[in-house]
Amino acid sequence: MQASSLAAVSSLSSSVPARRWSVAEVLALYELPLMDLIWQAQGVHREYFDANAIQRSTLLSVKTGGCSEDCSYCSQSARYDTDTERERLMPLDEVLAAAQAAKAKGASRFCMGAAWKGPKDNDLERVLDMVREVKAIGMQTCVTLGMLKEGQAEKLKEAGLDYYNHNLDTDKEFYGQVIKTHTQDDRLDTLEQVRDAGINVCSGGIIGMGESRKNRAGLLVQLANLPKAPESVPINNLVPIPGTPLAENDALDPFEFVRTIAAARIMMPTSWVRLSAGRQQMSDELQTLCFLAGANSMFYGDRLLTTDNPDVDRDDALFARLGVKAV
Ligand code: SAM
Ligand code: DTB
Ligand code: SF4
Repeated sequence: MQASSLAAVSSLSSSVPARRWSVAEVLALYELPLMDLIWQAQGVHREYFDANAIQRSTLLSVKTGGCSEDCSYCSQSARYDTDTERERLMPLDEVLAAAQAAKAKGASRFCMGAAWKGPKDNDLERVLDMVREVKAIGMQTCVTLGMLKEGQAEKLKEAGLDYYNHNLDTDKEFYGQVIKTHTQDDRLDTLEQVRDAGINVCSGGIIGMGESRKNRAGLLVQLANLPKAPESVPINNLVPIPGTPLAENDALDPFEFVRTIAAARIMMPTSWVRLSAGRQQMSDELQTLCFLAGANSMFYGDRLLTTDNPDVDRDDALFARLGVKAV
């Protein structure tokens, strides 16, 4: 989609009246026959978006490993013995080179991730330089740095940041079973700061951590019922990481993942719903079902943060086979 159509979507988002969702209503969506649910989601999708256009963001881990937090799914927590080694914050020239390569491959947004509980002020200064420089090559910018302290979101906005990614990850009820070093309210507080600073919000979660369908519905309700729904909603399928508490988790029925995408699309009609982590483990056909259910954004590039993503050649071939265009 060109800039003008993107602008049309964002102006639409302010004209769609906010409605509050209940968990019971969302569970009723989940319980629909799959064909009916996808049909409904596809109808909503076509009302607000070009159904044959998919936005592509490239991720780069600019600070890997050694994180103080205990998120049970994460390869980067210092508390678990995983294959991920702790690294220092990447130099600006390496980040810029990666952004230029991503732009040349056709990504429209560059997302920089750091394994921090939150940024220290001197680290933030270095990230601000990254944001400025990546913005200057004509890419949309996104960072995910953990929880923000007062004033940090405003600095990111001034540097030209377009999106801040900060996932709720799972609903309030299940959160404490997955993460004990911070609360979901801490995450909500950062989302409020990002929103107040005028930065687009990117927030979603992880499916397949042993949560119930009610927890999945609860997460979507929390996201959709925020004072303003996130502009971007990443739905991650758990990538089990050896050494983490969730390493041996049973895989979720893929149709339950598709149902989650469809429900997110229906509940947040003007948001970009991103088919996020877990694509490497999915067939082209399952990914296509996710697009049909309303996913219209993805991570593009051979790596996510510490795990593999499909090769860009495989994604390019899939786009060509589906007649989908990148935006
Ligand atoms: N430290 C920051 C934070 O927690 O927001 C930024 C990086 S963190 C790795 C970003 C997101 O990646 C998490 O919120 C989670 O949704 C996702 N993620 C991390 N590990 C994952 C895994 N093994 N499978 C699926 N998603 C994962
Ligand atoms: C999001 O929701 N998923 C991305 C991005 N935001 C930062 C991260 C996925 C990480 C998958 C596991 C890894 O590669 O470490
Ligand atoms: Fe740290 Fe983020 Fe991983 Fe949690 S998800 S351990 S905060 S890097």
